[in-house]
Parts: sequence; structure tokens; C-alpha cells
Amino acid sequence: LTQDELKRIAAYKAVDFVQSNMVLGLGTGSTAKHAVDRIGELLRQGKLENIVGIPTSKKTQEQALSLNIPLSDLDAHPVIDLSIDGADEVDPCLNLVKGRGGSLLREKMIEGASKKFVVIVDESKMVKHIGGSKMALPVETVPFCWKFTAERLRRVMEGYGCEAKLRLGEKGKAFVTDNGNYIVDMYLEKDMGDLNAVSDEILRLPGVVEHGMFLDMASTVIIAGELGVKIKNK
Ligand code: DER
Repeated sequence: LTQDELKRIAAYKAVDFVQSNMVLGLGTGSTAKHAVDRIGELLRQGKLENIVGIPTSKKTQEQALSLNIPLSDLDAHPVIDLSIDGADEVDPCLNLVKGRGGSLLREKMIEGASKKFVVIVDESKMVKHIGGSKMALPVETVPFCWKFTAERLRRVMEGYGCEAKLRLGEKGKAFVTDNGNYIVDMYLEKDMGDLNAVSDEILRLPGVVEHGMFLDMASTVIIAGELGVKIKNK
């Protein structure tokens, strides 16, 4: 099975949790894309009715519009029944790293407002400790004096051997999020100890908007692997 087939298997399994009349958080990324496609298909077949989608990015909004999934937002629906989204890393306590696609702020707002948050991954996303694998831990910052904020972040995280890099988009210019902000990616060499304490340290910095650690937020993680699908509940 290819990695994309595993992503689709996990996504379709998550959509089994969707019932008619639900308000759904629609995730962002290559795995969540399969879930949004599946929801659109079931609506078209009449197997699902009266669904309202809350997209976690402009990209997912476009995809959902093309599938005729009725859309709304958090202002109209401050409580969401179920969100389905991918993740970049999942640890044994179901803590996540998200945001390598750049949508972490809207994802965290929507998934934090959800009664149930189902995460869909292929088995390559499972890690022992999040943020330690020298892969990006995204931090959304305001564009104003981002270098100042990046240096403050690097100092806060220097105990974990941290490099802070501005995420670049097209033509080597700074990547800009749906919210008009920048992303500073943190690359750590050592595992963070108390994730909540690190989270507080990062969020305390005035130029920081949000980070990509989703701690104690996932209700369920669906993991598609070569040997089948595993479901882990909080
Ligand atoms: O950027 C994001 O938050 C995405 O949801 C990411 O965490 C998972 O993207 P993928 O399904 O394309 O790996």
C-alpha cells in the first residue's frame, strides 16, 4: 500500500464517525483532503444529510466549496460536533505536532472548539516524543520584527538545541499564513521535557500568535499501517 492509500484508509475510517446533522471541523493537508472528499461523496449520495463544514484553511474551504459541502464558521458555530484532521507527529499520549502545512492557528481554534477531535495518520507519523526528531515545530508569529521574536524563541528553546528558521514561500519570500502572519520553524535536537511548560514559555512571548503542539486535544487517533488500521482513544 502506498502512503497515500494508507492516508485514505485512515480518512475513510474517520468519516465513519460522521452522522447527519453534525457541524464538522474540516482539516487541512493531504490526509484530511481524503476525509473532505469522502464527506462530499456521502452528501452527494444522500448517505449524509444536513452537514455544516467549518474549514480550517482557505485551501480546505476551496475544496469543500467544490464538493458543495455547506460551509460556515466559528462565529456562527462556536461548538463543533466533530473535527477530522491530520498531524505531522503523534506521541504515545496522543499529543500532536501540526502546522507543517501552515494552518495551525485556525486548526487549533476549530479543533479546540470540538466535542470530538479525530486525528488521521499513516503509521509514519507515530513518534516516541514530539518535536525531537529535528523536524519543524511551527510557531506562528506576527510579521512585525519577526527576527526579534525568532531570537526570543531560540533563547527560550536553546536548552533543546534549537535553531529557528523563517518559513519561506514562493520565490524565497516569507510564507504568509491565511491570517497574514509568518511561521518560524523551530528545529530541536533534544526531546522537550514538560511539554505544557514549554508551551507556556512559547506563548508568553508577545510576538507569538500560536505554536504547533496540540497537547491533550485529540480524542481519537486513527493509524493506518501495512498491517491494518489501529484506533487509539484518549
Ligand atoms: O499542517 C497541518 O497541520 C496538517 O494537518 C499536517 O499536520 C498533516 O498534513 P498531512 O496529512 O499532509 O501529512
